[in-house]
Amino acid sequence: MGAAGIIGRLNPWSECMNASIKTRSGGRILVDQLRVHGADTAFCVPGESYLDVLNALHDCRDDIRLIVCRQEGGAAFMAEAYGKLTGKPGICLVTRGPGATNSSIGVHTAFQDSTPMILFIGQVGGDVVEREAFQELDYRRMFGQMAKWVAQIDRAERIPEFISHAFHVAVSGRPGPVVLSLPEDMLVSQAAVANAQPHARIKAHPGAADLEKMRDMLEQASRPLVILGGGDWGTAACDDIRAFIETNNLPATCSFRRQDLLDNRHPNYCGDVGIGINPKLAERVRNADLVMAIGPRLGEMTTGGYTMFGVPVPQQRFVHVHPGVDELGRVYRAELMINAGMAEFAHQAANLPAVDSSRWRDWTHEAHADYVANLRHGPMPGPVDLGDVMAFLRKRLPGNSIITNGAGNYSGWVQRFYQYTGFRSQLAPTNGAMGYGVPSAIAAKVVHPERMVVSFSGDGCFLMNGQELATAAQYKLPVLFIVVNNGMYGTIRMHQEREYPARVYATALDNPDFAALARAYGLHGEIVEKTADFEAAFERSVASGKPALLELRIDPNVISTRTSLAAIREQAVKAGR
Ligand SMILES: Cc1ncc(C[n+]2csc(CCOP(=O)(O)OP(=O)(O)O)c2C)c(N)n1
Ligand SMILES: [Mg+2]
Repeated sequence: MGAAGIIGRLNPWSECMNASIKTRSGGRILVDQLRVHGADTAFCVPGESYLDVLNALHDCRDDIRLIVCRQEGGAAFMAEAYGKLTGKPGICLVTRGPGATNSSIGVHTAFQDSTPMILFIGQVGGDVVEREAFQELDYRRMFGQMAKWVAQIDRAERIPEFISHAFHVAVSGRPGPVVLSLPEDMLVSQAAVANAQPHARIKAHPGAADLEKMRDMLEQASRPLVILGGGDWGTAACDDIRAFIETNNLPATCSFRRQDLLDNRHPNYCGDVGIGINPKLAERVRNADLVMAIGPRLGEMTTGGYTMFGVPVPQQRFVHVHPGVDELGRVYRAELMINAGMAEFAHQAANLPAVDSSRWRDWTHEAHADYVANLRHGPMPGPVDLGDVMAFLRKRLPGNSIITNGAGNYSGWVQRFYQYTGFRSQLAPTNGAMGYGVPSAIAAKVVHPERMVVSFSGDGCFLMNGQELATAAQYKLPVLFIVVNNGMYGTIRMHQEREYPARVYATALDNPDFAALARAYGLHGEIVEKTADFEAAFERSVASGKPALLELRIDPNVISTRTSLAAIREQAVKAGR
């Protein structure tokens, strides 16, 4: 997308041409820059440290929708999800010290998930800085490792420059978060300065020689396999990469929690390479003679804990395409490493002449058949069968629905049994952050009010950001929240049973009545205790027209789609642990 695609409602070009530059407060200059760069939404928890920004947002409330949240962790996750959904930096505003520390989970998520985001933090005034003044922190040190750029704006007349740089950094190369600290005295100071111009998205393009070599490698392959992943994708890029996959009849997988990069119902889709990978797919990845990793970082979750490919030299012939130059050669010395934006790469790949794919016709066909077979679920013991619930949702949800989740074993059923229908039908944290399912769903409904949004959380995950139900109620956002209640931090209990059997500790949870809690927030709320009751409860939730919550009480022994706590304990005891 060029600069022309991101111009907000204000006409920045004419403003920039305007010779008479009005004197404005720092807060107002800042908000005007957000408009110049195309921001239409921001998420916040207010603080006295940035009152002047709120004041300017009040003036600009028709241009920028401000969503006020109940905890900065929720606000930051919403901004991150906005960034994932739109490709534009998600804007989050928080106060100093306590607000900034609360928001850090969203910044870490944006970093690991390669999501464009800008976090603004009110800061103590320059007159008291470095005295450990009230709530003072040095954000450069605090966010140093988890943001692409952290800076403090000390002079109001430099705001346009800093914000312009922040937008460029957030969206260019490998997208990610930027943190800007805003001293209180700077925000109320006056300056006469021109607006910047809208930012441009800067991406590397693949070279002709790279593409030729990639095609040669494909021509020499017998068992190629594509892994799609990473950030930086959009609808057009996904369409182009699908065309490349179809032209060459390639088996295509997606990396951990990126299943929505290709419609899972597509005949070339073969499943996801992540936690709980289909064992048949894991074997296929190992047996491939050419791996084409298009976009993923090749992190721990996508590589089976760095076991699937040789480090640093993979045993398979290997192509790695990534928008961030630092990721190429970081762990894996691929034979061909291409630094390119996803749209730029996918467009070129779509235009490459087809290779003869007859050699891998059966390989592709079998890989897809393995995926389809893995969608079939055995009966799940206990009163509520999550496999049945997912099978119902697969059929019932409109094709453009958005499914969200956080972290926990409950997400295994969602990842394995839901069929994502295309770009951004999924919002899930690749950094495994609990508490993401609720706020990301709220952001999805803000961005796409016309789409159905279903949020999954475990009982543990849910209460990490359950307070944002109030936000869903306040803004009348009819999300369906599903809470899978097994009375424990199940993932950790599973590891405990494996490593320290019969020494279960700190993983049991006594929970509130989640449906009653939801009703207290003004939502429609119901408990589902039998599979057969789910469908009617789902329909009542949708018909309520309100945000709704369904609590699903499952058998705590059923710890994943493939095993039980009892079986794990038995194995551990046999192994002499
Ligand atoms: C913010 C955060 N804190 C802690 C963890 C570690 N952790 C991973 S999964 C999990 C338990 C999740 O429990 P729940 O949501 O109930 O899902 P379940 O595994 O029981 O299905 C914990 C504590 C994490 N990933 N993120
Ligand atoms: Mg649980």
